[in-house]
Amino acid sequence: MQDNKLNEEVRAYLQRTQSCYINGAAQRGEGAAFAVVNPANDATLVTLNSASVAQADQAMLTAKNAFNSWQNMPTLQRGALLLKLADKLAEQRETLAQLESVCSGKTIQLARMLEIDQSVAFLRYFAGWAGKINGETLDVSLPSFNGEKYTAFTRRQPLGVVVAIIPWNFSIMIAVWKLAAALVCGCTVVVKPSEYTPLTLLKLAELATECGFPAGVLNVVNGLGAELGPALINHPDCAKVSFTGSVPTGKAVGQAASAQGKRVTLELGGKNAALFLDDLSVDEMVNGIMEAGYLNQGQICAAAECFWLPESKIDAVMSAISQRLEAILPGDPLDDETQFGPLANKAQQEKILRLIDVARSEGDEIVSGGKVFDRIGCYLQPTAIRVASANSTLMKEETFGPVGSFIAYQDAEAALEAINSSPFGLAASVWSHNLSHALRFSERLEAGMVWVNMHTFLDPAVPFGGMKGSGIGREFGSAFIDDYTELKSVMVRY
Ligand code: TXE
Repeated sequence: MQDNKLNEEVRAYLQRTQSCYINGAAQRGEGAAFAVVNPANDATLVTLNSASVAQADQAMLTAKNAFNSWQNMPTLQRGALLLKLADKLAEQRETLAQLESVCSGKTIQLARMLEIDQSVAFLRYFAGWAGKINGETLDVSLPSFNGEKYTAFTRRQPLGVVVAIIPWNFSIMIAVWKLAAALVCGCTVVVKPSEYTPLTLLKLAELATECGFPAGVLNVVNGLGAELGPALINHPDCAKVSFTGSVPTGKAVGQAASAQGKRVTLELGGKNAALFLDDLSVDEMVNGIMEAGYLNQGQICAAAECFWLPESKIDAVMSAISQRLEAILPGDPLDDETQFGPLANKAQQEKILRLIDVARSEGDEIVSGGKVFDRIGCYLQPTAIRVASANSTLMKEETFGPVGSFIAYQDAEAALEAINSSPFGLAASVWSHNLSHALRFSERLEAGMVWVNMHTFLDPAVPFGGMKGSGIGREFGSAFIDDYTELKSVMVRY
């Protein structure tokens, strides 16, 4: 029934049999079959074949072959191609957003605004770095015995072939973060999207060819991560791995890459906290919690899952948040007015339900939600849980869903210490009208990204990445230059 809401191009795209894009052409996978399921109605959208290991090798070889001419292309020309791709994505906004929405359950509004519009913004931002990735001239102090002089300079050279491994929660946007940065530096790319959301990246690669990207510069292989991931990472031509996803998979990826001396960036999850100082009103706290925890059904790696509230206000906040959550109605993600869609897949739904059961068994109070919605698809009620203590599992384990854990504090300093005792540190926020207080807390919160009076917003100019167990490296801003280039020093006697 959803078919009527899809445009013709998307319907045609769902008839496809190719799952890979290698050397400028779509290919059928030669590995095992896998189904792409619409989480809004459990219907199979398309069955594809995974890329075989031989196809993964072919993609790597192709990227390697394309590297030389791509790195030698005048830099501004590379930037111009990224700008063209940005325009193309903007032109194809509706098609890409629909395709993403049916695969991931993301509401069409979010798919348009975050997946596509943000991808366009990131592409334009990185295109703007073309011609600005510089080295330095250095002052050399070597002694001169016969009048000889010395100078030295550094240059930034692209690493080579980058393997980008992408999760299902923002399959276009996260891929664009990585590929735009890598491409502008002169690297070529092999992208491995999540098996849950394989289609939009294929479409993007096709659009890149239409824009004039040379064959082999951007390749996509789809299929099961456990097989394709190691094949790509262990490939001798893989110079760097950029991974976003879960902590256990990220650890395995990090170990495999480092064991071979390959560069690796890991953007993993964690258990992000939001700390509300007691000068805020109940309404302000509730608005902040809704922004921080429930967008995209909570499936955002930077979203907050632990909410620290002053003891004097927690009862009122819990009662108001319950009302807000209970008023949320689930809907078909393709409908413009839908604010709350399904979770992205069955495994995700089962995992969160299991964690909610754990919360019940540990004596946490399910204040709101906690069950599936009575409708077909991977829907789950937005949930608020008042935990029994900071030791509850729900204060430690990422649900990656619309499940907030709420806890009262008496002393904000003690709350800060408890937040910092987490082994993770991707993101955190502190909320207060007293900027002096809030900024002091921001200095001490152990997270790679700290927001003050906001949460979840990302900007291409602001580096993003985790501390502690939440990852290695930073994306965005100028930080990406370290990610995708080698710093070479050249020393000269004259
Ligand atoms: O993630 P994985 P999954 C969390 C979330 C979710 C759980 C599992 O809690 O419930 O992870 O999701 C590829 N070598 N997050 O299974 O396994 C895989 O094919 C190399 C949080 O989707 O991390 C996919 O392309 N790659 C998170 C990518 O890794 C491998 C976002 C991510 O998959 C591989 C997503 C291997 N051995 C899920 N195995 C966040 N915080 O951003 C799998 N992959």
